[in-house]
Amino acid sequence: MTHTLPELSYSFDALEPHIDARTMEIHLTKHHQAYVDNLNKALTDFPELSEKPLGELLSDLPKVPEKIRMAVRNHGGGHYNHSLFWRVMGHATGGEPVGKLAEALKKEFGDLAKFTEQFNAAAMSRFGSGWAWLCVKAGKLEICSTPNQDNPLMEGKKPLLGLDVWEHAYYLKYQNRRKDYVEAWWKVVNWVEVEKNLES
Ligand code: MN3
Repeated sequence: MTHTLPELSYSFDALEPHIDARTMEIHLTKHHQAYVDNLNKALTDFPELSEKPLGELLSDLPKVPEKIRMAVRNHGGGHYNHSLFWRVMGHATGGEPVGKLAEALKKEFGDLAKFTEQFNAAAMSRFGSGWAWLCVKAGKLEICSTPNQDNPLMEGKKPLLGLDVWEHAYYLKYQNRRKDYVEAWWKVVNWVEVEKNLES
């Protein structure tokens, strides 16, 4: 079994005007594809690891042979993170969290505005390239951020929602304006999928 690029459930232009079609296309077919290719290359000599769910490998990196540990961390992380990223977005979703997720967010952060404010702060203060996350650890929601293609699984947390703040995710439309990208992104968050991540 080798890892493959996931199929989007929407078209490249579905997130316009918040995320432009060209950025989506390059992001998926070039950047994400490169993570998949490099992950498969790293796993070539380790078929038993290719069989395992990627999340399992990332949750226990010390168990991955040292020779390919960094490749699995970077490219496996890249594959996992982007696969989640595509899933938690969608055309004209936006809106507000629903169901148990809405309750949990309210309990932890007070209201949606306070939650997005803290999440945006995590996204803005991530120096260089990385991700902002909503995760759950021991039943409790928290916001965190990771550098490069690291993932909350590596810290024993389960990611529910992730925002890619690498420049390649927004440079074509927003250039250096990460803040505008972060604020626009909320309009395409698919809360139904985020709640599914909480339930699973
Ligand atoms: Mn990316």
